[in-house]
Amino acid sequence: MVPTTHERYMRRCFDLALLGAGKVSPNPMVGALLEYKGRIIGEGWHRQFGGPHAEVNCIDSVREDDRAFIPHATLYCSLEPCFHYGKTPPCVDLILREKIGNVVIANLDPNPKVAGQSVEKLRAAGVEVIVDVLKEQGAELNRYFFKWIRTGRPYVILKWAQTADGFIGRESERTPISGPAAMHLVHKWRSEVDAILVGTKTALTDNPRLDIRHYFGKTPLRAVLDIAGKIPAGHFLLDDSTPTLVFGKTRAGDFKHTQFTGHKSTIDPEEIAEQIGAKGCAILLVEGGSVLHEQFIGQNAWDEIRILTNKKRLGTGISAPGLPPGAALSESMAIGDDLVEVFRRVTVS
Ligand code: AOF
Ligand code: ZN
Repeated sequence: MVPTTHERYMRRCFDLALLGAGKVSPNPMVGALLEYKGRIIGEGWHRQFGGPHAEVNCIDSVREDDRAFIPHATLYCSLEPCFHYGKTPPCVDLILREKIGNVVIANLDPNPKVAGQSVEKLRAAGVEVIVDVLKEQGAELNRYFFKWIRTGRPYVILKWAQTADGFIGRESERTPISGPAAMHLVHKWRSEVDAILVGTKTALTDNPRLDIRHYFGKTPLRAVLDIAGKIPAGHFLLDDSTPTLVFGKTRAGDFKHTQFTGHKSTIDPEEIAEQIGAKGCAILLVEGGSVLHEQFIGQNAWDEIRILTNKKRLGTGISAPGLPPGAALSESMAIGDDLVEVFRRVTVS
């Protein structure tokens, strides 16, 4: 179907919003543009968590010669402008101050501090507002934020690397599986999430750092299960080098960035997700091992699964988890000797 004019400009807003990927979470990715007589006179996006919102950057981008057109232009926003004082002042007031007469929005902001109030305020002031333009695509773009703000739980991505014959490693031994290019991709994924979780056995056998040394950007919160306090003090996850959340008893020592939840008995995926969500994390990457993955799968506490399958074979070892029903392939690409597959949860409504 041929997109309408509103849809074409909204797609551009989505492209702009995506420029903030990996930099704004747990905030949503938002893009905005000002169109006057078929010409885009301003564009902006939310570039950095805590920084100016898309609408502010969009209005700031308008050239001096075009400023007089702002009140006659149409403002396209991928998300309803904010209503509240957060880290920045309300965008809705900026729109009213600039006397913009027409606003087109993809999604209402599910944040209870906004939730339709800005649309109401704009309409009450006489602004023409159209909502729900490409709303499915907008909700897809911000699926992380939407899940977190609605449920308090992060969007959960399970990731594992396996051999062609379906093993994730040898018993009790760190087993490199993915090739170097795929490792870069994994570190890019890490830079795009807010938290990474591993189970005790993975922490013990792999001694992971859970950092992004093969990429750049922000280091996510590290989270690890250690109910029985088995992880040796010298392991990277207990080096206090970066914010770390340990699901387990408090350890003696001078920790500044490491927090212990105090758990003395088992903890299930829902509770883990809740605690990580409460730390302001909207996207959680679960890197294994297979017991932890199977728990998340068993409780249906996952949203996406990313599998890297290398050409090598092990013959024996720890079996990869099975793909749960409802996992639909959404992306697939070959990187060196690895096949990367992304599965999404299909929600049957
Ligand atoms: C907008 N435009 O570009 C974004 C919005 O703490 P703050 O001030 O950054 O506010 C964060 C909240 O504002 C966030 O939870 C979401 O409801 C909304 N995000 N709103 O008008 C934007 N990023
Ligand atoms: Zn705003």
